Amino acid sequence: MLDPNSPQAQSIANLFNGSMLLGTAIFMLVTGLVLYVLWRYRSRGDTAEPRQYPGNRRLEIAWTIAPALIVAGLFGWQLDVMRDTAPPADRPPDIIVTGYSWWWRVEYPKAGFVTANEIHIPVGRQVLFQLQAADVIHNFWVPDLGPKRDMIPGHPNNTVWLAADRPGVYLGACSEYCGLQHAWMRLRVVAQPQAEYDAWIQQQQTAATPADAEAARGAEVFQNLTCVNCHAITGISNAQAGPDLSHVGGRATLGAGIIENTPANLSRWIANPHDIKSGVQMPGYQLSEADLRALVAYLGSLK
Ligand code: HEC
Ligand SMILES: [Cu+2]
Repeated sequence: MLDPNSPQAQSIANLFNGSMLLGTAIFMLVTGLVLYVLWRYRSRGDTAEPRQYPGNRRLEIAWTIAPALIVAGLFGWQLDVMRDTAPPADRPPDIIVTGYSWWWRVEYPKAGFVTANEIHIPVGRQVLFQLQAADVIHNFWVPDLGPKRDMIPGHPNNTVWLAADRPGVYLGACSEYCGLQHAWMRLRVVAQPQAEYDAWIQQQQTAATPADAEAARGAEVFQNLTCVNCHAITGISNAQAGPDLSHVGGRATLGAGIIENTPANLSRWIANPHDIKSGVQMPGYQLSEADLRALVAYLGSLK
């Protein structure tokens, strides 16, 4: 069920599996004893009251101490796991993630850029995240890589670290109910070998430019519409109410994981995002076919 891919995820999985096994063993023992007693002392047709046992001090002491020892053991184990997963306190964060309804703002403070919904990390390194929320409580969870942590408005100091032992794409999700589209507040963590990761960082730091004439016209369409009131694109606008689109063409999905990032889906999204993600905090746009095509070409070219 769990597929841990970092030392701390492994530590959490061990605790989970261990307590599960222990719980199952105790359940079987108790159920087995109940069934045995039912059978052993079943009525044999005589109506006389069975013999009554008023108490047994030795048994009672045993079944008080045994569970206390088990609970104390689990407590110690839990403390160990908490130590394994504790974030380093003396380090500035590598990545700041802010939960919005219903998407993730992702900032790389050292490299100096912002992206959304897709986080890249280098393989085998402990990456420190600072977690916060813009509107309501969200919860950041990438099960294969680390523990879950609340993102609380007004408390920008929650931290967590993730690490991935192997390259790959790890899925995460908001794990604190936050409204209508909570289930579609997904997150992708792309773990890459260092060289690939460095290339990605460099790409994000460089402003993407329209690929051709059609895309260049799309940039004008974008600037003339209200998109610029909500979306940032390096060199064009700075708004923060929606996901940063500076490199949206390089992301795998749109709408925090709800659809694949293809030109057809991008057109559908701009025309009527509510059709795809009901209640989403972006209006639909009735554009001419030519304008829509240019806009989609532009956004798609922002790699
Ligand atoms: C009122 C603010 C607002 C306006 C105006 C707006 N958007 Fe959005 N947009 C959002 C929000 C919020 C989201 C995130 C929705 C979600 O995933 O829940 C979004 C998501 C998107 C996405 C998906 C990004 C991703 O990485 O998932 C694209 C593309 C997009 N908008 C393009 C546009 C374009 C093009 C325009 C103008 C024609 C526009 N938006 C106008 C708020 C806005
Ligand atoms: Cu949420």
